[in-house]
Amino acid sequence: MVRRDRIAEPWGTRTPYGPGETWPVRVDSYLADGLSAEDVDRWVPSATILHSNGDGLDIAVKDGRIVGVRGRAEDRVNHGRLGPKDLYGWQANNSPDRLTRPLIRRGGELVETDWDTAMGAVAGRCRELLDEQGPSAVGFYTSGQLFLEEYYTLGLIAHGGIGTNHVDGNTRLCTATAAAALKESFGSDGQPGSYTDVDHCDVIALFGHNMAETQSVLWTRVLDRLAGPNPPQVVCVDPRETPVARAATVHLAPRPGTNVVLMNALLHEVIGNGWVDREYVDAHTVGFAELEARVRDYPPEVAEQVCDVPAAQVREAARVLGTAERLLSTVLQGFYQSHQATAAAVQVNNLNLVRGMLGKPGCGILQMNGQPTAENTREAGADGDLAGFRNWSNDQQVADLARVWNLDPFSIPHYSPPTHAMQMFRHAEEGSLRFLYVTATNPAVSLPELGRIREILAQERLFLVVQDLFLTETAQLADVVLPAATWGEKTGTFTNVDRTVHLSEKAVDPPGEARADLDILIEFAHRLGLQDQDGAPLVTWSDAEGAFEGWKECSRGRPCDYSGLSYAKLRERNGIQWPVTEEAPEGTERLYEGGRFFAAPDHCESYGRDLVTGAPLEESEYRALNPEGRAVLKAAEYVPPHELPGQEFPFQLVTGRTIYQFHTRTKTGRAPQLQAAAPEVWVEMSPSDAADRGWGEGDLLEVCTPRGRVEARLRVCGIRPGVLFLPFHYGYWDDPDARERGRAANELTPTDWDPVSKQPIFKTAAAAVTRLAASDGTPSPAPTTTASRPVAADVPPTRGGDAALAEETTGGTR
Ligand SMILES: Nc1nc2c(c(=O)[nH]1)N[C@H]1C(S)=C(S)[C@@H](COP(=O)(O)OP(=O)(O)OC[C@H]3O[C@@H](n4cnc5c(=O)[nH]c(N)nc54)[C@H](O)[C@@H]3O)O[C@H]1N2
Ligand SMILES: Nc1nc2c(c(=O)[nH]1)N[C@H]1C(S)=C(S)[C@@H](COP(=O)(O)OP(=O)(O)OC[C@H]3O[C@@H](n4cnc5c(=O)[nH]c(N)nc54)[C@H](O)[C@@H]3O)O[C@H]1N2
Ligand SMILES: [Mo]
Repeated sequence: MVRRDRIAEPWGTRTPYGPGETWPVRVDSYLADGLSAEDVDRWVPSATILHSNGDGLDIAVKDGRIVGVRGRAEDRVNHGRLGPKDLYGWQANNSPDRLTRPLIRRGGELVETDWDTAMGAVAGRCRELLDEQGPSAVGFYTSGQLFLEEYYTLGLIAHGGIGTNHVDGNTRLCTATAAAALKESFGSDGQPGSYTDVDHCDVIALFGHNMAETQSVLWTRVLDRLAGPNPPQVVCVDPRETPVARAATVHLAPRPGTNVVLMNALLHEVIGNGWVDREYVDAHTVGFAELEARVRDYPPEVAEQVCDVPAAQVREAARVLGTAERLLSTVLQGFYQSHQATAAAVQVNNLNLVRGMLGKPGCGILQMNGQPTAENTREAGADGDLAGFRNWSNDQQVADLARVWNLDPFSIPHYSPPTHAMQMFRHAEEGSLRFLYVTATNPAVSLPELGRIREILAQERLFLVVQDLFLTETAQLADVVLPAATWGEKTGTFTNVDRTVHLSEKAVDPPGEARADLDILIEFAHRLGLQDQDGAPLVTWSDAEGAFEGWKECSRGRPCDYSGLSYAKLRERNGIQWPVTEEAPEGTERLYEGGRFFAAPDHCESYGRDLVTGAPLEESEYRALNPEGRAVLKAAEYVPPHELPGQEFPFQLVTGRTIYQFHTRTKTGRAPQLQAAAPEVWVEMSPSDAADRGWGEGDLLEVCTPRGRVEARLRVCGIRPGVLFLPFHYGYWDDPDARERGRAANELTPTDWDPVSKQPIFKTAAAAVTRLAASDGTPSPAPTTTASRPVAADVPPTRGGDAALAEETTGGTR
């Protein structure tokens, strides 16, 4: 056992391994207050909650409180490892400023009240509006951070009980494009790959994905392969010099917003050089001829011109991808949060498809999720899609859902595509949506163009319910605030990127009167008197396991089939990949083995969309295109970003993350080691841009777009010239005065989205920057261990010190 400062060393000690070998075990653990394992009363099984990786861990409980965490050696995902947010982030649960009682607005102020009054007000207003205006007055905006059971219940209430089409998650901001790209290529959502593909691949390509900082344990797996014999080659596509870029064989740093051109150029080379698996393409796909014709217009020289990446580098990357024997591709926000998000993400699917690299060890696609339970939001239908990846435009599938719910099919809205979140906020702005129930998300910091969002949420005519752990920026604008229990305080299941389902058990009681989201939602349904077509209560369960049993029936026969899974099974072996059925009782490692897809017209989740306009295809069009349910190779042409830099706003603004903070920091900002490592917003700029202006490390800058301004200290680092980066973690809950000067990146971002996935564009805006004051010698508050590593030599390195010492035990077995 060794102790490591895991703030200073986020990925911990290397345990090298070779291709096809099993990733060695390394158990990471952190206990508060110098406690040791012997002091712990109980270890309660769960998995990590502050990202999508789904690392198995046990929660340490002493005297009824959470006191630490320990990775589980036997878990298929992490083999014992944990990342910095996992090791320290749980401390937020114990924060003294947790909400412990419901709040209600009286005379303009939020005041404490009891549950009966609060729920009476919520259900009462909802019922009033249903009677007055009907279901179109009512909307639900949820999360990727609740449990499967909660989403399924919410979807049932909203779609089945209330009959509104206005249901979405913050997954719209997050992985709507992953879902859309999988639907376009494979007819249905559902992640093809497995994390064990890292063990087998000889090339791993990361497209707009800073895995080192955002799925840090998965990156540890990659680092251990890189440190072992016959390491894989790494291709990185990112305009910043991330830790991924530093580890890459080839790093392509395109102009933001030009991914489609780059992908088309890579495909141009792969197809042009004959690096195509013709047998696979002929047997299992449609659309190759069109793709081949389209990418003919995109030789590397076009990429050089549009993306500003040297043609020779594009050719080099294409050779690595084209000659790979086992190619693993991953995609995330650098592709998803841009104006041609789905079009670009689909080209990654095309790359693996034309190379025949799918459904076998080392050959996978990970259209990544971001949040711990984003997968569940999508499969349970809380993202607006119908539960069980059912196709809203297929009447048989809607009728099948109505059968499961014992409802008339006409009571489930399916007359048009589900209302996406950006449109819901537009409806609220225009006044047709008048009741908005927000669970586990903080839109007053995370949505684009915050000035506008605050105005919408603050309207008198909008009844806003916010269910959260803390009095967030959003909760402060609510009419009723409901205090929720969170991870560790309630039981439920959640599913990670590679379809691994974990059961997370209740370890401790929530503080005060806080209640599990599931219990609150069930009470809401009962108070509204929601019924099935025989007049029985619509929601038939009263606890998480009951909800899970309900979901199992709903998922039966669908791609995300949980019918062979149970809490009992997960208590025996936590971490099982869906589908789990009678035929596959131990789960399914990879989808699409042997080129079998969920794409048959009667079975698929979507008939696809036009990649440029986003218009849904008709059933007849899809039947003509893909009668046998093969994978679809969908070509795309490049369209320039809508907001291009010009004289007044000469920079391109990119926003994103750092390893130490999670989103709007409601949890990581309350964990001392994490908050200290990245305490305040900063802005990244390239050395040449800084030198041109005579600016340096730590100078105070003002970043402006047509929508707002943000003050931040300058970090000079390895970002592309012409591009600025702002982390989006910093809102106002811990510094209300910062509103005046601007601190949240989303003051600056535009109200605009990808036409297919409707995911907002957080990664391209035109911005201006001026200097307000030179540095007094204090460096920028940005971490030094990450993408924001400074070029200046004299910036003190990011350290956690004694307070961040965590244990590592290697040499164990699974
Ligand atoms: N530490 C930490 N981990 C997290 C989270 C967190 O908040 N903190 N959040 C979780 C969630 S919900 C998500 S969705 C994921 C997100 O995980 P990532 O997508 O890895 O994170 P981001 O920083 O949003 O964006 C990734 C990269 O996109 C690059 N990029 C920007 N514009 C472009 C472009 O035009 N083209 C290309 N190719 N790249 C571009 C940025 O430089 C950035 O390095 O992380 C998850 N994990
Ligand atoms: N500029 C910019 N903006 C972005 C992004 C970006 O890259 N750039 N990324 C986008 C992405 S990918 C994402 S995922 C979003 C994230 O945006 P948000 O979802 O708004 O961010 P969080 O801070 O995670 O908010 C989750 C809230 O849920 C609460 N919570 C946690 N657990 C529970 C629970 O069990 N029950 C209840 N009721 N509440 C709980 C937390 O306290 C917190 O307030 O931000 C998006 N916005
Ligand atoms: Mo996300």
